[in-house]
Amino acid sequence: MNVKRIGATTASLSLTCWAGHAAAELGFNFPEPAAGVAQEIYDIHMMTTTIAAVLLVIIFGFVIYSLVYHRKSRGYAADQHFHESWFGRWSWVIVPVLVLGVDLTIANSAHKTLVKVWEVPKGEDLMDVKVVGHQWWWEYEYLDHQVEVEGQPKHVRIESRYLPEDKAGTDYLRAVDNHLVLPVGTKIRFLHTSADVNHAFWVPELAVKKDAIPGYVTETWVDLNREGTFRGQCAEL
Ligand SMILES: [Cu+2]
Repeated sequence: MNVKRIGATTASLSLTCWAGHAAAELGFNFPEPAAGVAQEIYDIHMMTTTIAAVLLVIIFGFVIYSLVYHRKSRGYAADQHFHESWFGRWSWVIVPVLVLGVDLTIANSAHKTLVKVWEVPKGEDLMDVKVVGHQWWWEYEYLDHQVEVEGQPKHVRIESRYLPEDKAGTDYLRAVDNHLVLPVGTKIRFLHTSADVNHAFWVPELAVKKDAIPGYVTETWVDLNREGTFRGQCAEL
C-alpha cells in the first residue's frame, strides 16, 4: 500500500450536490484551467473562438462593404456572368476546401485531446479516489492509498456537505464543510457512482463532468497543475 503524504502543493475540491445555482459564477470566459487536459481543452476553445472571430470580421466586412459600395441605388446590377469566369467556376472547390481545412485543424487537435480525456492513464503512481453522489452531498474515499493530509486527522473517507447560507456567504451552494484534498502533479483517477439517484460530478477548472449512476462505476481522471480551491457542482438535470 502506497502512502501518499499531501503537504504543501494541494488543491481542494469543494463540490456541492445542488444544481439549482449552476450559474452562480458568471464569467466572461471559461475559468482558468487547473489541470493539463483541462488546459488543452481551454486552448482548443480559444483557438476555435479566435478562428470564428476572424472569419466573422472578414465575412461581415465583405458583406457590409458590398452593401454600401455595390448597392442598386449606385447603379450596380447583379453579375450574370460570374459563373463563366475562372474564379466563378473554381470558387465552388476553393471555398469548401478552405472551410474543410479550418474544420480539420480544429478536429485534429480536438481528437487528440478527446482521446486523452477518454483514456485513463495506467501506472503505479495513479491515485484512485472513489466519489459517491448522495442527495445532497458527496462522499469521497481514497482507495489503495493511505492519505495523510497535513494539519488534518488521518482519514480515508470524507463526507462533504454544503454550508448553510450564513456560513457560506457569497459562496452559498458552492462552499462545503469538508474539502477533498488532492496532490498537485499526480495523476488522479475518480471512480464515480451514486448511492441514490443519478448525479453528475462537475468541476469546471478541471474540465471534468461525468454522470454518477447507481449500480455503475464511471471514471474520469485529472492531472492537477496548480494549487487552489476549485468549486464544483452536481450537473445532473
Ligand atoms: Cu446530485
